[in-house]
Amino acid sequence: MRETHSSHRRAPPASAARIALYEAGAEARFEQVDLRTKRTAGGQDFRRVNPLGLVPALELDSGLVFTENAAVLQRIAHAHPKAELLPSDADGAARLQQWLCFIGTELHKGVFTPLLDEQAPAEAKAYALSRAPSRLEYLASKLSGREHLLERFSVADAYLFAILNFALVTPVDLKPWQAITSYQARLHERPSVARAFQEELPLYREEQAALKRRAS
Ligand SMILES: N[C@@H](CCC(=O)N[C@@H](CS)C(=O)NCC(=O)O)C(=O)O
Repeated sequence: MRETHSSHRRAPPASAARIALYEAGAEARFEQVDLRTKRTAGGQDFRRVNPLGLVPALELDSGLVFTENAAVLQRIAHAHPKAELLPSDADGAARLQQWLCFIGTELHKGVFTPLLDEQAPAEAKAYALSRAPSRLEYLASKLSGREHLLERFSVADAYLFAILNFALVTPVDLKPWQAITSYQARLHERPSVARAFQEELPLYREEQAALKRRAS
């Protein structure tokens, strides 16, 4: 498996796919992508992998490529059934899909992407930020009294943890929702999450330093 991710992430570390791969104990090779130039660390044009130039992308040993967090995460989970990263029953599978869609559309794209995008106009950022409280209120009500989104840790938790991290570098304030902040703290204790965070932190710091150098 080859997983591509951003070296110009404009957001703090611990990508969802990396967490899922570590959780599964999968053998994987990671390849950085500069999202500004759309070049991989190996010098390839990343648009050949994903014409939209978005990470993550997952390439299997068979050569099949998957993009979109929801698909990448579920493909990783299916490749490693022993890790039980997704439910096998119909209700559980639909519930997982519900969460992956909520995280991908309502949080990732609906709230955080415009706030992280240097090109987004101020009005778009303000609109995105105005959507945060209702989405977080809903999430907090669902997390209240539970350890994970589903009965046990799943790839939806990997995705949610990664996306909630974006609050660290955007004006989204999670503090009013204690069910969310305690969930974050709990997940941070998981070895897969802690490892992903630790390994991506130097990459993030490097990127921030490069951005500062370029700006000065
Ligand atoms: N719908 C995609 C969105 C992925 C996405 O937005 N990735 C960001 C990094 S978090 C990206 O590649 N941004 C680069 C760009 O917007 O050019 C998914 O769910 O995987």
